[in-house]
Amino acid sequence: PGFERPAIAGWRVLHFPELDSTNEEARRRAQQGDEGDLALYADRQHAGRGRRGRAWVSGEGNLFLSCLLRPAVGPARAAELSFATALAAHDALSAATGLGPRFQLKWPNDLLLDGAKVAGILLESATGRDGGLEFLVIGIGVNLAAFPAETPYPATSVAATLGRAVAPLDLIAAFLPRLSHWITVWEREGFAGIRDAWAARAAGLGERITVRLAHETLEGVFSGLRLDGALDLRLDSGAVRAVTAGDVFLPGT
Ligand code: BT5
Repeated sequence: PGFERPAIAGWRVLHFPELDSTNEEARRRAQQGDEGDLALYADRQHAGRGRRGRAWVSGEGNLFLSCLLRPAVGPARAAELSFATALAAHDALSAATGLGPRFQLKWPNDLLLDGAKVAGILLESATGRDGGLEFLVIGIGVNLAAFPAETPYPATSVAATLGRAVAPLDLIAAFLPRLSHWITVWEREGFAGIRDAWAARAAGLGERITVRLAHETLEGVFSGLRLDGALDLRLDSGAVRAVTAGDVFLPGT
């Protein structure tokens, strides 16, 4: 059932000892009619997921958090909120660890610590019959204590870098007010209001990167971020390609 905790920055907070996936639980709550502004987290997660059916390795002591929202926007704009989420996570991790500039954002949805993946964000949504957004689930996993040994790019944890673990609830308390803040900026100013802040914390901007898409791999310079969140890749031919979904490999990884 989950245990109710004191609300944080207007978010109702639910705690679970164990779940399959916090994103899945948030989806169940949405389907049961929960009105949103709900944040739920679990101590253990045994079926954590990443993008495109990939698994999220959910080590003991890490953060598994999902937020259920019912934003009044179309589905096309929901993805912009993954950038607001990444900004909030970056600010919260900086505040909770004092390691500010060593955290970077990796397009579209990763957080890096000293260049290694320390957190991932997964947005899932459902569209109503009218084509509008019925609900949005923002999931975030942070390697506070443990990280997997085998990943396609380097991974790390906060504990491995800081020498001590941060408690999940402390990070949640730092994160939720910042998430509310960046969502408010986004509601007021649109993606333009968060793009520069995202770019200022970005890894690989202006550098040569490799982008793996479903059916091809591209190389070029990460030249900017479009107003819909797409990554601009300047190819060697001089043409600029807008990438809306893919995996980025930075130099040296
Ligand atoms: C992500 O996917 O990075 C989004 C991960 C979101 C996880 C949270 S936890 C709370 C909530 N509930 C859920 O069920 N999910 C969310 P993606 O970009 O597809 O990255 C997944 C890939 O990263 C995997 O295929 C692995 O290669 C690698 N990976 C898996 N676990 C990892 C970990 N703990 N740390 C670093 N890399 C990992």
